[in-house]
Amino acid sequence: MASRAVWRRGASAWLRASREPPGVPRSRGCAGARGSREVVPTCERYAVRRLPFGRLADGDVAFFERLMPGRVVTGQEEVRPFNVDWLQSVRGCSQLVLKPQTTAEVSQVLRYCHERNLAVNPQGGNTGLVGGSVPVFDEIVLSTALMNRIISFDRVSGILVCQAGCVLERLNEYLEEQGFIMPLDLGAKGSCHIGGNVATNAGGLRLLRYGSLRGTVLGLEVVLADGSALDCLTSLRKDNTGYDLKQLFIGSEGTLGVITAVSILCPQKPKAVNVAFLGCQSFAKVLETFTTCRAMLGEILSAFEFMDEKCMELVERHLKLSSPVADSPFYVLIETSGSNSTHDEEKLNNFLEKAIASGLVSDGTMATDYKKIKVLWSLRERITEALTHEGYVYKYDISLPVGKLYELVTDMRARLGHRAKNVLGYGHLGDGNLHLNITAESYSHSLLDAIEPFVYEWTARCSGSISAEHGLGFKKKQFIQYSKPQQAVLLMQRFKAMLDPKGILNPYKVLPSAHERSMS
Ligand code: FAD
Ligand code: 2HG
Ligand code: ZN
Repeated sequence: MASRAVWRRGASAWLRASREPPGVPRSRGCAGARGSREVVPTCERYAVRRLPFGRLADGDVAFFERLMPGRVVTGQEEVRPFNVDWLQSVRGCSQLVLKPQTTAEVSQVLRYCHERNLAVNPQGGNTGLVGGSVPVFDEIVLSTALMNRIISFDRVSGILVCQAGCVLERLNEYLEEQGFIMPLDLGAKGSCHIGGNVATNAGGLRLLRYGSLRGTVLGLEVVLADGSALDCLTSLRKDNTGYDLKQLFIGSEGTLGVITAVSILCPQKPKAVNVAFLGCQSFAKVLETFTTCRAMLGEILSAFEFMDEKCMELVERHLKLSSPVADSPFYVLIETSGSNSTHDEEKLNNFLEKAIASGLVSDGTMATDYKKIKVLWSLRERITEALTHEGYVYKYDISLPVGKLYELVTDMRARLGHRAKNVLGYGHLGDGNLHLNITAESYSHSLLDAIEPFVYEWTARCSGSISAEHGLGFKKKQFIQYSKPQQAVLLMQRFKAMLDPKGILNPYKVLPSAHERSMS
């Protein structure tokens, strides 16, 4: 049944919708989101010294050509997209991209690079948001683009085994045909690879329901820096034999090994999905809506996302989407997923009636059919894309006690005043994860200095995390101490030295180095 209703403030009963949400095409080709502005090389903008790695020679390229004929990219124009990140905020100067198809090829590449002391940057869909996915200098890009084979799927257990370069959305489509879904979903699904998702421990829009990849990933195959392959690709729900080594590689952002295959537990595709999109007049009401929603929807709640009015304004202006709910300082997207549509709709309706009657929600709309659900989701999922139209984006991905989530946005807005074009907040409220974004016409070092380390100090004071889901990559590695004690960082450095003694895997990322950010 495709029901849809809009509530107006003060209305005691459902009013039928007068405005249909537009039929917006879903943005999945991430590269299409941006123009083609010139990107300042990372080593010019930040004071980074090249570490003493080997330099690529003709003989090296010849070796790789023999190893994987036709899958070695050297042309400047062809290499360019692999050097620049999705945000167009960092740029390396690699001259070589390798596209292996098998784990054996990845092993041979790394064994060779290890011997020759050549640095390597593993890359999936290049949708990372912290500058981790592209080289800083001339690191060789090891792309998983051609490692896109599904190895097996067990319909009884729901366990999928696939190569690391499978695109998340393709995997989800494959699973949907068999009545399952991937346990994670994110706005970059059309481009990001499952290996990249695991390497960043991506969170996304379904974490509230299905948990983190640290729980759903059951096994990994990884090639270490010296080329040796570690086969921990088990498909077991339970395995307590010794240390859980795969956890070391989940979230390691390409610094400890190259993930070549993933075994992952996938949930059943829910039979009934509903989405409500609501307006709230204050953040306090957003919080109370969340509490009420959790209490009343219980096990069928699958997402609780929020965004402020600035997000909505930019999505409407730049992407020509139109919101079915207007004039609210905050918006909330609630998704339910369950197995009985009558039961789920009744529960959601009861919740919405209560939320309206008690004044928590001032306006809202609900969708139960697939197309309208997609349209409502795009208002939330495409904020990141809309922001890129505003100029340079300073991105912060913060975990905080949920009650404090929006205070940081308000404080930052007051601190920056007119120096910033926009200071806005949205995110996975149900996970206590704020996406604080600040935009300006162009990059400015003085604006960056006004934001950092203020934003990290603020977060640390609340015992939050400076990276809830995007990782540290290149941009945040110098700030790890705001979220981890020194002993933990030292232990991480020892793991790194043990697994990659020459430091050839994704250098200049994740762990702090002696150098500091400089002026540009
Ligand atoms: P890349 O960007 O290519 O790489 C990311 C990091 O992983 C790099 O450090 C790279 O070296 C390493 N890496 C990649 N592949 C491998 C491998 N096989 N082995 C070892 N290391 C590897 N993130 C979230 O967590 N939640 C979201 O909701 C979310 N939404 C997004 C929406 C948009 C529009 C965009 C552009 C990004 C979003 N992201 C989100 C960030 C990003 O998409 C994720 O971090 C994603 O998991 C990265 O996957 P990727 O294949 O693009 O990896
Ligand atoms: C999201 O939740 C992503 O949409 C991206 O994690 C967040 O762009 C951002 O700040
Ligand atoms: Zn997110």
